[in-house]
Amino acid sequence: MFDSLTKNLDNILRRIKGTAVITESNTREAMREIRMALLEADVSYKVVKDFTTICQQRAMGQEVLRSVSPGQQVVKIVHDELVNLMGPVDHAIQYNEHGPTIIMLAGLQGSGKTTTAAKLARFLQHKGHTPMLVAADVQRPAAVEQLKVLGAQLKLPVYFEDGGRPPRICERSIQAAREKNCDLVVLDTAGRLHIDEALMQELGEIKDRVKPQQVYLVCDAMTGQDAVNSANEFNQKIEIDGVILTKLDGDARGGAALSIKAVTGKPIKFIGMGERLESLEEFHPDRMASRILGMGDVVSLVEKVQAQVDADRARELEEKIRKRSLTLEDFLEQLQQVKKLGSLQDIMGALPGMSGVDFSSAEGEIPRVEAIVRSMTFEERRDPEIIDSSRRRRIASGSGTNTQEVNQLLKQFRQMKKVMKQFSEGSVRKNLGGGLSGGALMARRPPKPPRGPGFRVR
Ligand SMILES: Nc1nc2c(ncn2[C@@H]2O[C@H](COP(=O)(O)OP(=O)(O)O)[C@@H](O)[C@H]2O)c(=O)[nH]1
Ligand SMILES: [Mg+2]
Repeated sequence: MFDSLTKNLDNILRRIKGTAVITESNTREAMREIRMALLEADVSYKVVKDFTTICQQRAMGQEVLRSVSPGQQVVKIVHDELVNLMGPVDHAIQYNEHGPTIIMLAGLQGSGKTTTAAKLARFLQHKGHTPMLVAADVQRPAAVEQLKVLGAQLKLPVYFEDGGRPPRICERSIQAAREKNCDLVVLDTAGRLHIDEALMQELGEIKDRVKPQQVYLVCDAMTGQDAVNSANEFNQKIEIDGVILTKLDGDARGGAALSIKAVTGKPIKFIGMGERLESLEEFHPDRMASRILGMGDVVSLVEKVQAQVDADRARELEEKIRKRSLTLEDFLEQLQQVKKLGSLQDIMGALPGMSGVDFSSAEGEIPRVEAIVRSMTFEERRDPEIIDSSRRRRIASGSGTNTQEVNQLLKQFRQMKKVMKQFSEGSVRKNLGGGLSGGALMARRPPKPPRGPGFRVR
């Protein structure tokens, strides 16, 4: 799979990996080579252009990490952007609570619909479902026969009619599925060699009548840009939920896999990796990126170092908290720092003892807290004790909040300070629930007791 692309990228990245200094010109050179490799892989031109532009920007903007070479970081950037290019993917199927869940497959003739219908039924069978296969391709009599054979292999019922119109067949199959206690129906629809009006009309009608929970377009990876273009057209005519990309096992280039999401806006959800019924896999952009780059070791090294840097920063923050006598001004500054550093959950989670505390609800509090503190005078920030009721009213109206919210913040700040004090004295363990974790940022939801090892002051 993707042999030549992998080889080309490997060559380029192997060279840049060892680079000690990343300059505008050497990244540009690497990006030029990556651009060539992707175009050669039949990735669409605009996708390639956007991809290399963003990689270049990120390479130039990246912070220097100790212990990995800048070149290694570039490898990681390319990896991450490949993941972004192909994802995100949500594999979940919205199951129908009121009857069989209907999955509709569409696609051009020969793309692998009938085979994929059986593969998908098998996949879902292994997840505990009882699927029924529906032969809605009456274009070719052999297609019905093919599905019957596959159904028999899987010991699954196959619904078919002799002749008739596919939309009606599909409709009646749902009733048959109910009668057979099947909780899932996979519709194998007719294909054509090319997209034509009649086909789209038929597919649209099926969709209208049976209202499928999922519509997958089956595309042949080996047809490269043609697969991408037809996916785009199908999606415009009958909206699809995602793509199942087949014959990836025989695809040396990778153009379809890399372009489909960017061009159509719809992700690849499954991939076909062979003719056998067990050769269907969920599509995971990160795994695919690693397969393509084949530089898993470098990527995980950079990830480790990045995690270490976050931990270093958290330790700095902790040090500050410990040393300072906290004023609201410091508090604001720390908030801003936290905001800059990334998710509050990540940062606080890296502090010793905080790993079990849920900060996710606190994230939204930051702007409000910020507004309140900003509406205070310097004196008030340094010495919140002077904030009397008239000051409270002024601060509330200045920050677009109410006096209750100002009160709440001040109360939490006091609690936090108390905990800070204990924190630096090393005796926090006993009062965690009402302490830092119950501080200003936790205004809306009481904290869960932490599962971590408790505070340790090192
Ligand atoms: N190598 C490989 N062959 C596949 C895959 N999926 C389908 N095929 C083959 O592609 C051909 C056409 O498949 P079929 O299901 O009949 O396509 P349909 O016309 O869309 O229903 C068959 O020979 C399948 O065995 C796959 O993932 N890998
Ligand atoms: Mg078929």
